[in-house]
Formats: sequence, structure tokens, C-alpha cells
Amino acid sequence: MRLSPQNLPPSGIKGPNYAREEHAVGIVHFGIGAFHRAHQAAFTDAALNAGDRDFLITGVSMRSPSVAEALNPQSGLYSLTEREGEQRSVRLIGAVKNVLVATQDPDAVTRALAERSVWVASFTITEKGYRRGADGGFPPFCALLVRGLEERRALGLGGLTLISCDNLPDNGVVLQTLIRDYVEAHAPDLAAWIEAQCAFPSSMVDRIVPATTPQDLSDVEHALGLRDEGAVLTEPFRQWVMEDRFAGRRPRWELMGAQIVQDVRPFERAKLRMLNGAHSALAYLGLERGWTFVHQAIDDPALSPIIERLMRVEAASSFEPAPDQDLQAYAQALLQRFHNPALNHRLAQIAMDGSQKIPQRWLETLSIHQSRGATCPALLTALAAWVRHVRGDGEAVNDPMAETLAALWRQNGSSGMASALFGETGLLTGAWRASPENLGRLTNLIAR
Ligand code: CS2
Repeated sequence: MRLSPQNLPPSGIKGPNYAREEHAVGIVHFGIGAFHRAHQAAFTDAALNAGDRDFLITGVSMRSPSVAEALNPQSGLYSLTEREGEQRSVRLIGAVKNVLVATQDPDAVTRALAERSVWVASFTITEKGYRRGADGGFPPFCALLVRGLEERRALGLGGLTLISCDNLPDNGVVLQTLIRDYVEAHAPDLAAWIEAQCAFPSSMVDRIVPATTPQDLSDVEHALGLRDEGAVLTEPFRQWVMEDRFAGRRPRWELMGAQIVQDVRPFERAKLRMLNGAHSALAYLGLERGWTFVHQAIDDPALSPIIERLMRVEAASSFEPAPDQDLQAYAQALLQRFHNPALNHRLAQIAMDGSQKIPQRWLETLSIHQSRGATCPALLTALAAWVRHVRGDGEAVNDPMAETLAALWRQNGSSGMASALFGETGLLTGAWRASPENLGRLTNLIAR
């Protein structure tokens, strides 16, 4: 039997206390993967439970129908399980109303954005989701979003708050710039309206959400007595820091601990360079040492000192913390989260799309230290492991630049890769143009 509003698990498992069918949709979310369901949707559900009205979520998948197939037969209802050590806690989340698949029904996405009740469009479309094509082409969500905004203007409705929740520095600015460029090319007369009517707050989101496995689905089935194809499993920890910049109404996300601040940057730098930076290092170094999960890699005495140095010394000294931000306590808390054995967070999941992740996770830090004349042995060790990873003779490389990177290996070999990537005219010099000394160090580390 499948979970749905008609088939609820026995009491004892908490669920939404609000009448879902009486609420309108207030948020359209692009990229409704496990992360959104464990993070922003849970924050929104908490606000609805506390009495906020009309902030249900319409999720949008750009291509794959799998989330729509999992959630729509359950009227959007799903379970969220927090796991830490032996502890399990499960509840039902009611905030998602339905899921649209953009390739199947693009007009439905436009209509959803142009609903009078909608105030917010949010995004977890991954780092590569913001990338323009080699031919300058725009990512597909831009056209859908801008059509929705055009429709709002035509109907005399207000603009939206557009919140990027992806792991990119200044993600609000990234989104705003992309939309501004798209509008300039395709709908120039909308530019002033967007400027006046929409807001693009930057935000930092944090919760470790491993991809749900078939084993997880059976465990959840056992706990609920019902099949939940939309189940997500995560850690108890969650954090959401958002810039105080809104175009209109929003749910009271702070009821579940969201912080609304003037300047997100110190939180976002700490998260990207320390948490995500350590994650990517664990992924490439850990996979090479034969590990499958984050908790195994961080327990490896050959790796933990590198990870500690990367976070506590190299990343933590690369930016100015906010007044109350204690970066050593943050590093300590991160280590504890990485050790959580109940999460089974796969290194291969983190290793994906490295070319899109390492600039903000590692290369900015390297560049800052290089300009100060300091060396970063931990980051260079991790970077060497990534360079070996993209050679592609182990597991298949899951990265939009995989072919280019493999070709670079064929042309340059181990001795030429450092400068082919990070030298004067290297492929990835956007964030870091390595000094001759650092190129030498990296070359040695790649060859080991
Ligand atoms: C991870 C992140 O897959 C990855 O690249 O580093 O998804 C990480 O788990 C989240 O950002 C934690 O908030």
C-alpha cells in the first residue's frame, strides 16, 4: 500500500497539522530533488504547521519524470527521516503540492509561475544548472522563468523573490546576472519590470542529504507500514542563511531556524570552502583509497590530518568571518557530522561534477594564499587526486567536462596536466592561475 493523504501511517508518526487542500501554492521550486525535500520544503512545512497560509510548493523537474512519478500519486506527501548513530526520527512533510516536468508540459510551469498566490521561485538546479553553453546558449530554466514573469506582468501581478539555493558564491547575483543577460537577449522590454519588481537574495543552504537507496526505501516502508517512493533521509543538522531582500511575502522560515541576515558571504564562504571543500577532498582521496562512504574516509588516519588542515588552516584563514562566527568550532562540528555512520553518504555522489565545484571549494582559497605567499599542501594534495580522477581510468567520470578533461590527459600526460589546467593559458584558470612553484608542487603530487 502506497503512502497518500488517504493512506496515512499509524498515529505516532507526525505529519502536517494544516488542511493541505485549503492552502494555495506560494512557491514554485525548480529542481525538486532529495535536497530540496529535506531542506527548504521542510522549513516551509514547519512554517505551515505554525499557522502560515498559502505557501504550498509546486516542484519542477527540468527533465526527469522520476520525482513526479514518485510524488504525484502520493499528492506530494512524503516522509523525511533524520538519522544519527542509532537514532531515527521520521515525520511526514506536506508542503509539496505537486510536481511538474518541464519537458512534458512547459506551459504548466508558466501557468504555475503566473498564479496570483505565488510569491517565491526557488532553485536547487546544481552548480552546472547555471552554466551557459559553449555557444552562449542559456540553461533551459531561463526561458520558462522569464515566460512566467512576462505572464505576471501581463496579468498586472507583482514580481517574485527568486532564491538560488545552490552551492555557489553570491548565488543571488549569479542568478540575477543570468536572468538579466537572458532578458537582454530575448525580452528586453521586461528588464526594467524585473529590476523594479523582483528580488534575488543570496542564500547559504546546508544539510547533508545522501541519495535515497532501494535499501532506504525498504527501511522506510518497514517504519511506516506503507510504501513511500518519495522518501528522503538526512542528518538532524540543517542551516539556511538568507540575505534580507524580498520582493513580497514569504513563509516564516526562521521558525525552523533560518537566519535572515544583511550579509550572507561569511557564512557562504565558510560553508563552501570548509564543508564542501572537505567533502570534495574526502571524495577524490577517499575513492583512491578504496572507501565508499564519507564516514569511512574521515576515519582513515592517512586522510583525517589532511582534511583537518584543509578546513582549519587553509580554508578558515582565507576569508573574514562574521563577528560571531567561530570557525574552529564550525570545523569541529563538521568533523562530527562527517563521522555520522548512519548517513552512508557516498563519496561517488560528491565526486560528480568536480569541474563545476572545485573553483569555489578549492581554487579561490588557493589563489588567496598564493597572493599572500603561503602554501596549501592539503588543498594541493586534494587537487592532485581530482586531476588523477578525471583521467577516467577508474570509474566513469560524471562531469559535464569529462571528455575535455580526458582529452587533456591524452595530450599532456601526468607531467603536463598541472599547467594545462591551471597554468597561464590553462583550462580552469578562472579562479586560480597557479604560480610556477605551485605548478611544480602540483605536478609532483599528481605523479606521486
Ligand atoms: C556535497 C554537498 O555532493 C556534494 O558536492 O558536498 O551536496 C553537501 O552534502 C551539501 O552541500 C551539504 O549541505
